[in-house]
Amino acid sequence: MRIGIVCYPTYGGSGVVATELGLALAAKGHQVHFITYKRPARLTHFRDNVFFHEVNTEEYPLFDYTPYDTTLTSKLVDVVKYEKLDLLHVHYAIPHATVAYLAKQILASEGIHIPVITTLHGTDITLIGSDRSFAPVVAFSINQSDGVTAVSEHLRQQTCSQLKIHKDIEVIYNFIDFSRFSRTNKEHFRMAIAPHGEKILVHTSNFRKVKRIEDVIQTFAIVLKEIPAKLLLVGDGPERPNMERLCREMGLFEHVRFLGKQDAIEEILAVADLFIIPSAKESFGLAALEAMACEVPVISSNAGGLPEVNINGVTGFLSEIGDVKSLAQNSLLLLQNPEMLQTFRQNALTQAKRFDISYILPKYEAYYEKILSKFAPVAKTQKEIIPT
Ligand code: GMT
Repeated sequence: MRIGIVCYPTYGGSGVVATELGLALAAKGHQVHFITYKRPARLTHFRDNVFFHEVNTEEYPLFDYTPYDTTLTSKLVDVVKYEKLDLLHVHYAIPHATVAYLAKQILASEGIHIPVITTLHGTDITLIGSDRSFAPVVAFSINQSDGVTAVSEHLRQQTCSQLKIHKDIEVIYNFIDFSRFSRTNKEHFRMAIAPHGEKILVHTSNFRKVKRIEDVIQTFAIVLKEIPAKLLLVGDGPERPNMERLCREMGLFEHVRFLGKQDAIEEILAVADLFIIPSAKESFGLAALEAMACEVPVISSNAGGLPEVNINGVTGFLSEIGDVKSLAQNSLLLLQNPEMLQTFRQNALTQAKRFDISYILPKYEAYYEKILSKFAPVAKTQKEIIPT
């Protein structure tokens, strides 16, 4: 199958999922074309069957905002036409579902029919998508997609309750690639971070307000009063300067390391005792799944789809959003009970295996087939129109 994947190329979860999915599809023999404004962060090496089409936006004095949607649409039209794509899979509704709809209309006017699948990732619905300034366009574009998937049951429900959606939404969970995410021995790294046997807590995110990193820091401060510990904060984003200031004000700076954006996140997770993710909203929590695959129990809020990933009292603990006391108590419960921590480590791994890519990938392939089968008669049309 020839598949076009549109996503954000940044370190955000939706771009990571889209890229890993594309690479896995390519490894199975599909031809995958990534179409975005920059090389996706996880597209690091040459791979057979993988193509990258960069969308260039022209600056022009009239534009305060360069119209990326327009240039992306034109690029989609070209790539679908000349690479003879069978389907477009767009990740994150804004603006990708809308752009795909427009490209599809333009192509249809030339007699080329291509199905569009939109995968909803979270904030495209729960944060900005349901804002009045976006909602009508987002709802329309989702309804116009030929197939729609959501990364958790919670997100599926939220989408139907927050927007006027009359499409069936299929839940296909995010996945983990165990060939990359599994616990490895990084004792030298642990010694460098925690030379006196301190416990290591890790948080990774894109440092936006919705991640509530101040709760991570407040939780850590309570833990630190009871046991020697270190906190590793991985990632970068708008909240980082505020969080650095908070650490300085709380006198925590020598116990907290801001590591910035990291590619080899599995090496950091390899030395972690706990992963902490207290988000206000979280449709799935891919970062938590990555931690669990590396045998790290998860201390999280009960927001969104997190309870579908982190099982309370089994793989970690869930607290109400903003309940720092509870987050700290749960952290200490595990960190002060080595046997319990070990059991939770094993449980986290067992739960992560439910999301193994080898199990989730066929679900996407089956869904593609289902949507494509509705297009079978028109799909021939393109091959007739465009000579090989
Ligand atoms: O919030 C992020 O970390 C980025 C955001 C994105 O779309 O890039 O992540 C969303 O998609 C991820 C992949 O499906 C999910 O694991 C995250 O839970 C989701 N984030 C939120 O819902 C806040």
